[in-house]
Amino acid sequence: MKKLFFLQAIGLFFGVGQSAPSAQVDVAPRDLEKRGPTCNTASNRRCWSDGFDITTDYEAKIPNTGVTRRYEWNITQHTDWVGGDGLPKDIAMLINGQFPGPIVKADWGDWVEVTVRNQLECEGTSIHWHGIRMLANAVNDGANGITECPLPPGATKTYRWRAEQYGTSWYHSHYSSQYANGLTGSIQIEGPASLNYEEDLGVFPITDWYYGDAEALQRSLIPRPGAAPRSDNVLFNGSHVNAQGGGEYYRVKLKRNKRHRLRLINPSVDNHFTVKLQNHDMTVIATDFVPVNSFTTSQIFMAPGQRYDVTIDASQTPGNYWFNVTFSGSQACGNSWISDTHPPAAIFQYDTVQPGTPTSQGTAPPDSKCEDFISYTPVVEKNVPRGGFSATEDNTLDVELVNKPWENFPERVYWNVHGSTMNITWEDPTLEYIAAGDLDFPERYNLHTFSGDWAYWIIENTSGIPHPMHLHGHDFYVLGRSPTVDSPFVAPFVPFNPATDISKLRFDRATRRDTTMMPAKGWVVLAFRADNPGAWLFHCHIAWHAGQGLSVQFLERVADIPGTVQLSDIEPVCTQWTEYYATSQCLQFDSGL
Ligand SMILES: *[C@@H]1O[C@H](CO)[C@@H](O)[C@H](O)[C@H]1NC(C)=O
Ligand SMILES: *[C@@H]1O[C@H](CO)[C@@H](O)[C@H](O)[C@H]1NC(C)=O
Ligand SMILES: *[C@@H]1O[C@H](CO)[C@@H](O)[C@H](O)[C@H]1NC(C)=O
Ligand SMILES: *[C@@H]1O[C@H](CO)[C@@H](O)[C@H](O)[C@H]1NC(C)=O
Ligand SMILES: CC(=O)N[C@H]1CO[C@H](CO)[C@@H](O)[C@@H]1O
Ligand SMILES: [Cu+2]
Repeated sequence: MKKLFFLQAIGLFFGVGQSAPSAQVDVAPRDLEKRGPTCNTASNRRCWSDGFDITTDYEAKIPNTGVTRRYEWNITQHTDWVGGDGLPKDIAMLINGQFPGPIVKADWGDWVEVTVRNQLECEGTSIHWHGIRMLANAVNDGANGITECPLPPGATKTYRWRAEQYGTSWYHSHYSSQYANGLTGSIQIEGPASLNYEEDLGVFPITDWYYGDAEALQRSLIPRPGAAPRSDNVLFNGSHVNAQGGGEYYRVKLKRNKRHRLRLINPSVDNHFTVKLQNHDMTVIATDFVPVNSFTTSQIFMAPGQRYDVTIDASQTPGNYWFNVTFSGSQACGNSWISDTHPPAAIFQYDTVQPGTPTSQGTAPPDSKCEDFISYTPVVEKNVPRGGFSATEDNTLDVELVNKPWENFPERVYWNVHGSTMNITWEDPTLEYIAAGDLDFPERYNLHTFSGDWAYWIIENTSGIPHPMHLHGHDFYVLGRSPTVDSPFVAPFVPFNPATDISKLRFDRATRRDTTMMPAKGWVVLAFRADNPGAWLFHCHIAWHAGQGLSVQFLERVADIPGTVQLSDIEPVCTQWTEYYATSQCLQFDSGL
């Protein structure tokens, strides 16, 4: 069945007028158990299995394992739920009662099937699999109002997708800012690595945490000044001390003299972190899902949505060490961390010493100025066609902060992209329009169509706040960005200037990932291969900003979309949703995303 689906999808790709993209090919099953002594061992992580290694382009070829990993999740609502820092949260929304949610584990090439049952009291939900390519499978992307209707309470849906890439990621609800109530978890897909290591410490999500309810917090942003609410804590793999003296530091054990892999994830609602393990360097081997030629650093800046797979050598004096989270200077990131009384930290402890509190406070890393590092190369190097790039009004998207009267508010604060704020209708997802043959979208769907095999976008930020921009369905290439400005609130906005800026863009061997920073008062230029038919959300990963409308949809290879999605894929849930929503008490009050 799945084979047939894939062949159909590939047939469709080649059936259209555009030149055929490098469609992914399912490679005949080879016995993965025959990885043997030379593959995926502590001394040969670059090799994965017969025919697959770190130099294999996962967009072109993936192992056919024949394995499907199945998960069953119940999403439930809890009042005054006591989280991993020992303090209650007004409303928590949890998967199988857990925060962080269950880890989705798979091998590269496996299929994953997650059956989600919405047992919330009033809100709908939809689960997005952050970073997963979803080739010809937009209908499983989990972006409500775009690829599906939300699941109403009582409804069940099975998401089915392929582990096309490998490495570290996460999933979260895409229903308004609902993930701020705890609806997130990690994804860990086994595959080759660009550097050898002995121990895998597993996923390490570091997230901001709010004691308030997500909806109440999002509503607080509607009237002027529209400032982000303060977060109450930062949780390391779900735990931390709290400001009242309770809770415990999360503790990670290192084996002395071993090299460890740590899978760092920032699943935050709003906060950007710089992380540093005192006295130890980290060597980056992947950024988001993209394996990179490893580089060593003493601190890492992580925007919401980003992942860094790193190795750490336990080669220092055995002891207990702080793993610190610090923030960019007061204005640089618009961070909303509340407390200086317990700077967020975890403890990394060598297995040869007693658990204790680190004796040295360590040193603070330099201010990252809210900028992620982009000057490194992926292992599989690719070039973006330079000739295809031009700067026009059609491929420039301006992001601006707006205040206008709205309903009962004399001034409502929201974000415009290209002059329009995103506002989807949950019951009319974009893919349903397309499956029904209707391409007449409302302006407030912020839909952008383009043609050609490559998409190039110049995103300009006229505001004084940098934004972590995330694209569904692709790794994008980061061709370049404007320099970080000091005093971003008063600095002038400097638009992309083709005459001087095109020559600074990096078309060859540019890094690629699925989330990167757009600096304040400047621009970032991104490119991606238009090889994935679908409606793909491109948005700021500050959940509050997405709720305030900071997103667009890219409609890609629109003629090919009907071959990847049938009305019957979407309608069962949409019918239930529409019926439910007619009398629901929980009505849309923001972008819906
Ligand atoms: C999910 O809820 C259903 C219906 O209440 C129940 O039968 C099932 O055991 C639950 N599953 C889990 C994993 O909690
Ligand atoms: C975080 O928790 C998960 C689930 O218990 C575990 O698999 C993982 O190893 C933990 N990560 C670290 C770095 O301890
Ligand atoms: C690291 O975190 C600990 C615990 O909050 C704190 O005492 C220490 O000062 C921090 N170090 C730095 C350099 O931020
Ligand atoms: C979104 O669109 C609906 C339908 O046009 C409208 O009623 C609602 O006010 C809009 N919401 C926002 C936040 O603009
Ligand atoms: C402060 C600032 O840069 N404001 C700009 C916001 O965006 C609009 C439209 O692009 C500009 O006209 C403003 O100057
Ligand atoms: Cu933003």
